[in-house]
Amino acid sequence: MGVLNVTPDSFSDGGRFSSPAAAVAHARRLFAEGAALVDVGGESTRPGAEPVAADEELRRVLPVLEGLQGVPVSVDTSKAEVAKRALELGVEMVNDVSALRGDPEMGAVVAERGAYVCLMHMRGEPRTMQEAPQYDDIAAEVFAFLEERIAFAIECGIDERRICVDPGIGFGKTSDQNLELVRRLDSFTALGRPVVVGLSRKSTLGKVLGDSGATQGTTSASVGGAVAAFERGAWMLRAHDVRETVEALAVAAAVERGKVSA
Ligand code: HH2
Repeated sequence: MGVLNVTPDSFSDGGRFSSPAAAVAHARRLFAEGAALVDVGGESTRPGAEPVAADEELRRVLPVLEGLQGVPVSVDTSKAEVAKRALELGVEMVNDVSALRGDPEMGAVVAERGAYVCLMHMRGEPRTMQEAPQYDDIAAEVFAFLEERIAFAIECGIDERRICVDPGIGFGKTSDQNLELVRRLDSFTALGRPVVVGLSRKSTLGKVLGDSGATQGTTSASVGGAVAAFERGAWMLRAHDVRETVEALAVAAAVERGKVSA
């Protein structure tokens, strides 16, 4: 899953695209590099980010989604109105970091359109989520949350086969907690749904490399994280650096098969 943020303030690629055409061109580059899906987001969810109104989020994402009709795209939003307009343009998946808690209409919108949905774990909300998060057993607590959210999504009428889950690396977790989640990622496969992981460029990676004040990680650190997550059962990796991630995962998958080609 290639990342395309059309925001002024995302932590690693905010403000990068000056026009919808530049953003569409970047998405096409991500596909050429091997992305199976491109995730278009118009609201930053980095720690401390302020929420964005629906009309501003629509103004950011709609022209980009219009330019990407006919290719596999997800929309990174927690707002039903944004999801609805995106799905009308052919978007295949709603990537909802609030796991259907942000907007009471979201479940119905996804169910009505028969779309895929990614349900992500987050403690608190982006503005406050890094204020001393505490867990007794993080993997068990995130597992229980996702289990409950899957049941809720099914209650909303969403086909279970269209649900994937994400432990939400960096969303209300310390760096050690993020690493513990990836270490125990294989436990999430018991949810019976594909697991998505987004470690790409996150600050935990920079901290592992010795910068205690890091706000970002490097490309090579992100690739290392993606391979570690893949080896523990991740089904989709959310990545900014698609070519490097795809090449590394191709080798990790080949080693697992013991064969050059599938
Ligand atoms: N991380 C970010 C945003 N959306 N969605 C899923 N499913 N999983 C993630 O880990 C995830 C996500 C944050 O990263 P980014 O989009 O690069 O930054 P920002 O939120 O500042 O736009």
